Amino acid sequence: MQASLFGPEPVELPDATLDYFPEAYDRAQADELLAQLMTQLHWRQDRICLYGKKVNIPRLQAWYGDSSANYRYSGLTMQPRPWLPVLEAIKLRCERLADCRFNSVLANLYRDGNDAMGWHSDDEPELGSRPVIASVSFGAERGFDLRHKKTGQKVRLPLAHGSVLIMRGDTQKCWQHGMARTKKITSPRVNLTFRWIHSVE
Ligand SMILES: O=C(O)CCC(=O)C(=O)O
Ligand SMILES: [Mn+2]
Repeated sequence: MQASLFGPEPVELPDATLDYFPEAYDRAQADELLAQLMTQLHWRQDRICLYGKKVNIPRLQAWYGDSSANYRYSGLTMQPRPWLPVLEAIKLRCERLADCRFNSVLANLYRDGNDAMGWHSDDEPELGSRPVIASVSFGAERGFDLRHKKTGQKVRLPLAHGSVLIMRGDTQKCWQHGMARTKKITSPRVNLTFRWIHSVE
């Protein structure tokens, strides 16, 4: 699939390196990819332990990658599913935009505005100290919130249908990110975060 390319638009924030491609995919391509990802990915409801109780996380997730790209998450080792052609095509596009390789992707499905993601950094040891992460968005435009760990500075980036946001450098070390609930959104959003997982003993 040919993707049109405008950008990147650098997002100027202290202690962060962010490149935003608002139209990495045009409208028709993004519509088609959203439909394929919603139907083809093996979406699962993961649960976490909160105050001793098992609760559903507020979104569906799926994990794909090279067989070597094991990921430890809340004490569980997640074995990735093998790549699907639709994911490999998007991975290639992100590798060109970011000028680096990825060996795995975490997919998130926010069914509507009730689904969300809490504040966190992508700073697991498997990702290394200054990870490059390519975050692709399809579907409903949602606000991607960033909060500086020391100064508390907050920024909201609306992530458009068909956009790619590349985070690198000290972004994970110095900032947290998350996605708040909103009553305004009633349609789904799919987000793919491509990463390079190092093996950690
Ligand atoms: O949905 C998003 O834009 C963010 C996803 C995210 O932060 C993650 O998967 O680690
Ligand atoms: Mn994240």
